[in-house]
Amino acid sequence: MRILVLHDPQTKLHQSVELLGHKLIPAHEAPDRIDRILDALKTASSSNWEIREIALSEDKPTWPEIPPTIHSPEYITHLRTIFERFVSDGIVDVDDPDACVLPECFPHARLLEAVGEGANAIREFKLPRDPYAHLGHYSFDMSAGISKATFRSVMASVNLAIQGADLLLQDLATPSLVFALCRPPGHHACHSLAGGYCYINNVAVVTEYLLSRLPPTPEGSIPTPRIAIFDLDFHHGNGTQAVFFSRRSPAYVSIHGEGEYPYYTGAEDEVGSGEGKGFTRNFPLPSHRGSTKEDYFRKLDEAVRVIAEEWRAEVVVLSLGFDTFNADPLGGFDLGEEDYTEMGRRVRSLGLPVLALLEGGYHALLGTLVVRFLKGFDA
Ligand code: OKP
Ligand code: ZN
Repeated sequence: MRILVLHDPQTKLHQSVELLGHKLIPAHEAPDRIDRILDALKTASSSNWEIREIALSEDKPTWPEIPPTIHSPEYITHLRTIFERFVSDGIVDVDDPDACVLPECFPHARLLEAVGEGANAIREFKLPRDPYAHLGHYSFDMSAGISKATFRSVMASVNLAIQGADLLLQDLATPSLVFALCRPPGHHACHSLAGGYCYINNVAVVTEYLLSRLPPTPEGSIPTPRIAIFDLDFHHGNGTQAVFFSRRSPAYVSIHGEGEYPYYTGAEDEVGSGEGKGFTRNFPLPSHRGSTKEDYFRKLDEAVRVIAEEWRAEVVVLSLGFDTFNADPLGGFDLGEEDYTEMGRRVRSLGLPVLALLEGGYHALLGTLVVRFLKGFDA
């Protein structure tokens, strides 16, 4: 069993803030998450994995290409330039190490009723030059602040995913797990919207990349190659679901906290549209003590069955979040440390090549949870 863990120190440059009631606090999604994982991997006794450092080059033309099916070019330009706009407009001080810009006003669907055309109005809408208008237009919440280093970390994060895909593709026949320690995470990011600590949807970008490079499968009624995105983060991956909602490959399946952030997506009746109908599946589960670990593992087995038997997937891209841990500050099911070994074992039982990308996980024991998962995968 080959397990490769990839990281890039540049993913640690980005730092943000978030609102907690009336207080602005350092975001739970913090740079030390990566160190916690690396430290735990290095000190773990049975190390059947290889850790590899990958560095995003200084040379911007070689940075990963973001397919326009996943994110609009205007949105990428926004992410790259908006912080500088706040500096040049004199709103933030470039020398302030904590400078991080947040949106304040959003083109909400019901706000646009005021212009008479409802949500359609936004398509014809000309953005005012005010940088706050841009931030609101390209965000769906206030949990994706942008600092000077954000774009660099975002590119390093998606680059890790792409490099991971290349490594997986080198030897598809050997069952293997490549785990990219992406940061910032990606599964909440939509076509032209940041939110929930996410800017670029790493899983979505890398899935398009894999689809463009995998050989076509000779048989099967479902268009091939068949990729399943398996979202195990505690939060629903609204962005990933949205960009692939009308497609059969990739299919998308998620187990997540019912009624939890991002609140408005992830219901069981969201199953895809058009030819993608049946290729999105959602398993919401009550959080914390509202469900047992048996309930969780029943959902996990059902999701594994859908991937293997209904979709007959050939490759799995895993949105791997560890905020399902019972003590996580932002989420939690009835899962203890030892349950991650079992989780790893069940994902492994698919017998497919797996490209895992880090999403959430905010507890100090994050590193331990990762080690447990990898040990289960290796068992
Ligand atoms: C990202 B991922 C506290 C609320 C934080 C954002 C949660 C994002 C979760 N002020 N809201 O799926 O782990
Ligand atoms: Zn999460």
